[in-house]
Amino acid sequence: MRIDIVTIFPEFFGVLDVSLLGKARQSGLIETQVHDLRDSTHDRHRTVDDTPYGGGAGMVMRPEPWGEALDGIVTERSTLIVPSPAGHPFTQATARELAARDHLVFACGRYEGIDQRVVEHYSERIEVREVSLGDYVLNGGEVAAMAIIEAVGRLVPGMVGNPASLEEESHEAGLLEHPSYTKPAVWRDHAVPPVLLSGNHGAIAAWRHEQQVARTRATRPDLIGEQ
Ligand code: 6GU
Repeated sequence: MRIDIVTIFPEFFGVLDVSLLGKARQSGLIETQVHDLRDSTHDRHRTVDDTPYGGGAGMVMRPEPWGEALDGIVTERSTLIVPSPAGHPFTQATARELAARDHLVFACGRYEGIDQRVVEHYSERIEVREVSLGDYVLNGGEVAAMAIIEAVGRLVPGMVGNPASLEEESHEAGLLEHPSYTKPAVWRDHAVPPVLLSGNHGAIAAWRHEQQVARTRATRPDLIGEQ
């Protein structure tokens, strides 16, 4: 998979070099390139924003630098991802869909967002996804793009050491994951649930499923239609 990121803060993406994703990049499984939007400006001040038509607070990113930058990156096989608090909710299902694409391009907006004609224009040429991480506001799309890249990157075939661990985790079954324990069997007077030491695999599976349902009901009743 190839990932291109356009931003006015390229230095945000230095963390791509570490951890799981760094390994995927070294192995060539995922190739990333970060582009400075200001390289697609032509005025002395490298201006990327302007005041909003219709008035209002804040600044809006002008469409021309975005058009120039994206035209040099996208092909008909690209998916353009625009992180925005006004986007569709990003879920594990979205991550799975995006993990099957061969080219993701992230347009990281700052200020009050990007002139909407950028999304309109590229929607006529390629797949465009405006996505939101949740109901809160970040200053720009950079941190959101990093989260999306991590969620998608670990689902790219060949990425995780133990593929079974992907199926067992939170959200893959529509339920949160069960709690996990390791050695020692007793720590500060807290014992590991005895069933996990029983060797009875059927009982362990049943207990874990009960824990998943109880946990989901307690912290995310919306996931099982209980609100
Ligand atoms: Cl994707 N972008 C921004 N700027 N803020 C957000 C968000 C995305 N998701 C939640 N808040």
